[in-house]
Amino acid sequence: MKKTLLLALAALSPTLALSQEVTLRMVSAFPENQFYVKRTIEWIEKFNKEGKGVVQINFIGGPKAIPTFEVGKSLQSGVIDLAFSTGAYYTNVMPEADILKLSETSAAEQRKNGGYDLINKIWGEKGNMRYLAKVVEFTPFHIYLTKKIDKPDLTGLKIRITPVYREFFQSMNAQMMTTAPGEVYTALERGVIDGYGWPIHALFDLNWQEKTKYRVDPGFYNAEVGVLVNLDKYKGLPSKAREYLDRQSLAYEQQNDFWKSYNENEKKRQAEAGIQVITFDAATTKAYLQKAKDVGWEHAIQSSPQYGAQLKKVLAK
Ligand code: 173
Repeated sequence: MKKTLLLALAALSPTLALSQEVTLRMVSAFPENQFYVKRTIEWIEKFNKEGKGVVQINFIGGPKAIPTFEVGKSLQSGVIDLAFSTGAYYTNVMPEADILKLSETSAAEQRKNGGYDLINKIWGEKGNMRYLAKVVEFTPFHIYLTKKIDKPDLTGLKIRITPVYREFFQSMNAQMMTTAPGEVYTALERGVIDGYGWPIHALFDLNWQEKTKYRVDPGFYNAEVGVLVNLDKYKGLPSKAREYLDRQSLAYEQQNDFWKSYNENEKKRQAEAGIQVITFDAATTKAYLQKAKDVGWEHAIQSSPQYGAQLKKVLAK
């Protein structure tokens, strides 16, 4: 009786209805001046406009708010509700996070072949989080250098990495240093590193083209950036808010074809900026790609005896 009365009042009173609105706090593991983040902020603006009275996102900021490699932990513990990050930045939550880079099937295919459900089983169990959407894909990683190489051998070179590149670059004898994106420019400027691993796009956002002479082709793996939600928070949302969050996240993911043309254009921009492309002969190139894949999966299965092989079934082709 009391509840019915309250509901009737809520329907009549705009103030009470508005009090149902939930606000989710979001942090980005990528620097705010990066295009990824600008694109996400645009998504948030639309999200908030259409989600009035249901759910709103309060974008707190980037690594100045929470350091890149701490964002995952903060999401797991519920310090924040939403995160914008890539798996390599939260391997301190679970090693499986970095396995997503090995995806050869698309996010759309993974929603159909059981991959998405498996990811969410693992992310829920191990990270207390839900993977809402993959919003960067179709994007290879490359080696960028300040010095020329003529074979896939990084002996004597100090290369900036994240977990994405570790085993592959190690197999080429690199000396490695892990840093967040925010520290790469200074490391290049000071000559602390001779190169770095990074996707085909988004160097310009951080001005790295100023300090980059070469890119090694072809690229390898598939960059993944996701929108994630704390699982307790997600489960506790009013159903209308949860459905809205799911729907808007899926809509963001469904725009991923965007990256195909964006990346082509980024290659042109790099050439215009004077970045030279290093390539190898056909046999070396084939071996290079095979090596990337082999060491990637070997490490994946070793780091997650529980889920590595299951992930391979849905991610690899
Ligand atoms: O190089 C990186 O910082 C990294 O791991 C990454 C992953 C996905 C997208 C962009 C960068």
